[in-house]
Amino acid sequence: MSTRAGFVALIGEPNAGKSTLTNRMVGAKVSIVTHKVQTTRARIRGVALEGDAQIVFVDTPGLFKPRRRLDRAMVAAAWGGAADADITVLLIEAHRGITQGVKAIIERLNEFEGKQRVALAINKIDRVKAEELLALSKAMNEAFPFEQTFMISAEKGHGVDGLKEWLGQEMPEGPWLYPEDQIADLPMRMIAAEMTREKLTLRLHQELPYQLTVETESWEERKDGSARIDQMIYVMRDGHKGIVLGNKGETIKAISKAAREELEEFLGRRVHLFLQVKVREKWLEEAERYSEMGLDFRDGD
Ligand SMILES: Nc1nc2c(ncn2[C@@H]2O[C@H](COP(=O)(O)OP(=O)(O)OP(=O)(O)O)[C@@H](O)[C@H]2O)c(=O)[nH]1
Ligand SMILES: [Mg+2]
Repeated sequence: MSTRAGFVALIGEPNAGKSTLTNRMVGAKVSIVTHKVQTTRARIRGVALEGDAQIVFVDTPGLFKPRRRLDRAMVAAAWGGAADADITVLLIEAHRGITQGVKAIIERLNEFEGKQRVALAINKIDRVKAEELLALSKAMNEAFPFEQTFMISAEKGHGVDGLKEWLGQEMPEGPWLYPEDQIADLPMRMIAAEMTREKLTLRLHQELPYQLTVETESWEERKDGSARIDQMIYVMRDGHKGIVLGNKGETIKAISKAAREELEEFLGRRVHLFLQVKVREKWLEEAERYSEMGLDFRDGD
């Protein structure tokens, strides 16, 4: 039997639903999702099967106008994902239409000059009326020669099977790239850190999440089958530390519980999770923090 395998990069503005779609395609949560922008910071690979095809979805950080070093490294990682992929899927939000950000992405896509296969996925169709969708699809296809256009709701699942089927069909012939049962290729300690960052982002003040990062410092397998995981949360100011800890440590306790429960479900066993918070004013300028996130520090130059 001939098999197929390849990479599909999902790109788009922050919050377009790239991680939601990745998780739906994989059938498990491999990439964190929040209602806030700039959730995903590095390229996250999730592996899906479609008939005889293995599709490796590359979830990328949102594309926006970068200002800070971390922004620049994130945006570089996203475009790098598109350049390496067999097919790139641009996700846009149905209810927001052709924003300035989408226009800027199309401009950059034009620089690929037909060397890259690009499809369009209009996401969040659950938020608009059918007439609006058709007009948007038409306008987008006038702006760029997309190979195909899909209308989907990554969250509700509408249209997602059609997209997956097409992608499976279009993957190049070749052996599978990952073992059949592998769904992600991020190291477990990074997935664990991401889960904690998701819970922090969901719970904390608007501005804070960008200014923190989570690292798994140690992972100890215990004889009883459980794991002890120690993580460090780096924040930039004393005040932030107070916010993360909360009154009498309430906030961090709740975050730790939520992250632990999700980790236990993911791993299928008991977890003892220990979180610490450290103030590190300059973590956004430290090369080691970037490599821990899976980003290239120099891309931020
Ligand atoms: N209504 C609706 N909401 C959606 C849909 N898909 C995703 N969302 C929501 O949109 C928000 C952003 O989703 P993410 O998957 O984190 O978006 P992203 O593109 O990965 O965002 P970044 O990582 O910040 O670039 C979340 O609140 C999702 O629940 C959809 O089809 N319909
Ligand atoms: Mg994301």
